[in-house]
Amino acid sequence: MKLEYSFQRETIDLSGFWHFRIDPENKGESEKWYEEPQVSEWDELYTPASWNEQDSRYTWYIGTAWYTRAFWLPEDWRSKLTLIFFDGVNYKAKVWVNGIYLGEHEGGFTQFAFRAEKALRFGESNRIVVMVDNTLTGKTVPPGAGMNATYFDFFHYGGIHREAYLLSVPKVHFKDVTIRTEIKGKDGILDIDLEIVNELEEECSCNVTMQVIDEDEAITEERTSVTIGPGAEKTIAQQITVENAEFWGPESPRLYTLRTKLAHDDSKGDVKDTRFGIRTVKVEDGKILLNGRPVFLKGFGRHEDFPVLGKALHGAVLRKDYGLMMYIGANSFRTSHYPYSRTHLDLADEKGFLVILETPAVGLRENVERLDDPEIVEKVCRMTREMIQRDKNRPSVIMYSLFNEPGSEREEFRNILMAAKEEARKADPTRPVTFASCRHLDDVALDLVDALCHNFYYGWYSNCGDLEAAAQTLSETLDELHRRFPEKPIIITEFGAGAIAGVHRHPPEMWSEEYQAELIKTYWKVLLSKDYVSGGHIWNFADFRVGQSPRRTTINRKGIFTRTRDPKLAVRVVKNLFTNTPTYR
Ligand code: ADA
Repeated sequence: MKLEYSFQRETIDLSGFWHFRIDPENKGESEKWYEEPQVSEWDELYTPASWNEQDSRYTWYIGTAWYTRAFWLPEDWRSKLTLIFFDGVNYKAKVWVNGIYLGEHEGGFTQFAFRAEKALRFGESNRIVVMVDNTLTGKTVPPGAGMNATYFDFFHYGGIHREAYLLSVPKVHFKDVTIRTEIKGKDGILDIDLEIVNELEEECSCNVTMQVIDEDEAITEERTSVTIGPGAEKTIAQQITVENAEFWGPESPRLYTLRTKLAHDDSKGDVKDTRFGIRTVKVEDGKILLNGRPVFLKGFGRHEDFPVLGKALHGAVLRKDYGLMMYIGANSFRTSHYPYSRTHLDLADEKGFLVILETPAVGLRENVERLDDPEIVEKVCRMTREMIQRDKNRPSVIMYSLFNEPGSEREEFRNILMAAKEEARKADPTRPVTFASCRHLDDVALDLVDALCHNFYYGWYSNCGDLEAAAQTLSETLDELHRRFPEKPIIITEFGAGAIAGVHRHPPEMWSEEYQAELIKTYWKVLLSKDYVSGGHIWNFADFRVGQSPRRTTINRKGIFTRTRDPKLAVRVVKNLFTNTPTYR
């Protein structure tokens, strides 16, 4: 399978150096910095990347900051529609082009776009200005009170973290494509929804072609036609059978492409490629079934975090990370604690990783007054919807995690969980939902999810230094959870120990590489001894930056790789454990 896939619509990538200026007094908007910024007085920073590690003056900066750059727009874009996309800006963004306000977005890890024709100058230079605000409050998602007072355990970077680009689409175009797959004997059944928009001033009769492309060749073709009124939208539902299909799975991550084409009298029409894999995921009788077979998830909780880049994992780092995960025999990870970038998940589709896709709803616990505060509920639901909208066609995504370690011992948590779950089901009824619990036997919401995910730190935050006691507590807790919910598979979504690379102790002691390796070995033995456990994710793949606190030594050391991806002693141990644990069991 070839790695690349085509992107037929014209784009202009805005990656590169942007002018940058912090605005600690919050005066940029009233002084209209978006109109004609005096960029010679501004700094320059690279995007996509965080502002924090590009210059030490910005390391601890929290608040408002401004970015701007110029870009040239071709004359022939005038006859089409232009959208400006942002794949991730942390945390709030307001966007102007040529001094004209386009809109705003809240949430650092989901994609957003604005229509821009009203502000653009075609065949000329244009200026984009983005105001970014990463202020944390009790009602941001995730919440917090400052750089060293986050209610979550990772560094609160700011900036334009992911790609920004302009996209040109015809006036009649595919707004969205959804592909759901089923398996019938040797065949793949595709249920396809095509949303088409007509922005012409007259009715449009279009011919629509759908091709399934395999290795550059069309293996099926369906045609239909549709008439859409001016300014209206229509959805076409179509079923396509792929005979003798190869199914997607970790051992053979087979990908196909759906090429949709739209033709009508007035323009060249639209073409859109959507990649997919044919596979099913279900939770049944206490197992996670992939294509009908029970799977066991071996892998990690991870972070998008790297020196200098901050929250932007560039392609070379991603290539390195996937190489290491594959070397070690992992088949799965959770996007802890926010949806990862498009490129990040493209590689999961290509390399056959089973992904638990998590929303940014982390830290909603003791410091938050009411978990079901309508403002928080609205944000969590919107981010859930935005996340699923972007990633719903990915074969790698097998489950949605709606929260990490929420205050799920509080009755009111049920309200926000039910709202988020309803949102997820509406956006995608096919995938199981879960959340990562740290309340275990005190959790009041486990009945509401399809699979139980639990983060355990026996042997670290409790049973300190005592792996025998840790194993026993773990085993008893798991058995009790299973007794209460025998029909739900259990995944251990976090377990681990901090290890400072280079610290060695015999007998093993907390913070030493030996202790980390021993703890992982101890947990793995317990997990494998329980039939009802469907996976284990080590916390964490690599060390990652956090705020300053007496509990952390500048970074969180629970990685089995260092922050720059050098192996600790546990790597050999984990490689052995993972490669000897089959994916199907
Ligand atoms: C929590 C949390 C993680 C992580 C871990 C730790 O369980 O889910 O974000 O940082 O604690 O290392 O303490």
